[in-house]
Amino acid sequence: MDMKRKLESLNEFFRIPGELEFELRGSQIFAKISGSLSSAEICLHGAHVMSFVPRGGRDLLWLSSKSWFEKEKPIRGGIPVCWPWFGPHSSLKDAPSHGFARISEWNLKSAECLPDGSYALVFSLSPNDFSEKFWNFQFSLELKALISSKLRVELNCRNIGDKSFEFSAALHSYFSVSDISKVQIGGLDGVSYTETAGGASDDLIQNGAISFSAETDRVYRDSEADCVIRDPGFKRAIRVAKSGSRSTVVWNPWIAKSARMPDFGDDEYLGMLCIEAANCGRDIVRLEPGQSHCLATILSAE
Ligand code: TA6
Repeated sequence: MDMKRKLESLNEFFRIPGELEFELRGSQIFAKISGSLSSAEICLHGAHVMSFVPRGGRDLLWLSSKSWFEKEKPIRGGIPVCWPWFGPHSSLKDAPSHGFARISEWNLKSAECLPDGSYALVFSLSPNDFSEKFWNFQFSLELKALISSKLRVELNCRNIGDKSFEFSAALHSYFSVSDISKVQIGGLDGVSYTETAGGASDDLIQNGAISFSAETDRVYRDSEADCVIRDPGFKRAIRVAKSGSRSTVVWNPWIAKSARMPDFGDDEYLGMLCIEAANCGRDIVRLEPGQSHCLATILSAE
């Protein structure tokens, strides 16, 4: 089905006038939610949450002005779904970074307005020709976005085959901040981590809050803690809670890496940072046939 027909059928089937509409950006279709509690935008490409704005506030999420919105390319910003591997593939050199889920075309399974004024949208992804180029296990993947005064995003994975499989994953959230040099992240004090930027170093321990003065690319292990971004410039704090996640990834590309990314403005590192609910490194997930796993991140402004 071509994009125009698909757009028409989505609006025909799911549209709630003035509350839930479907629009085109680049060659991609996205759902635009305008509720009394918040507004949001979610692209069917990658089941990619691009924006979440609590009522009376500013967008919690950051989106690059240079992002692609094209087939088989990741959107830069928002909440990329990294699955079934985090980072580079362990052996396939032509496999996409962070897995195939974020560059796949998902289906919208359901979209509803709930009595409390929140919205629940469920997107689904099944094995297809594209995924089977890299991964041959039978899976069912659903992303559920619950949009209220908070944003809850769940990645539900089920093993529907007869072979067990392992995966790593992340809800790779990009947050909008006033000035990277003036924000701090609390919540990970005392947690062990690996720094992979500027020459890897393992088994470090976080001392106090995290601040940024260089490329930062860390995997914090064995932690289910909430993180809080304290942003005096925007006069707000963003709470990043999670469940079903043992790893927390913290990233800012800083100057040199920003300049190397074609879908990232050279000075955009100043206004963003990532805090990712993940299971990666030593925290991979194994599913036996019939088992399922839920990875969730819950975002709110304070
Ligand atoms: O989350 C941190 C990270 O793994 C970094 O190493 C950096 O590569 C980032 O993800 C973005 O990856 P991408 O493939 O989206 O450019």
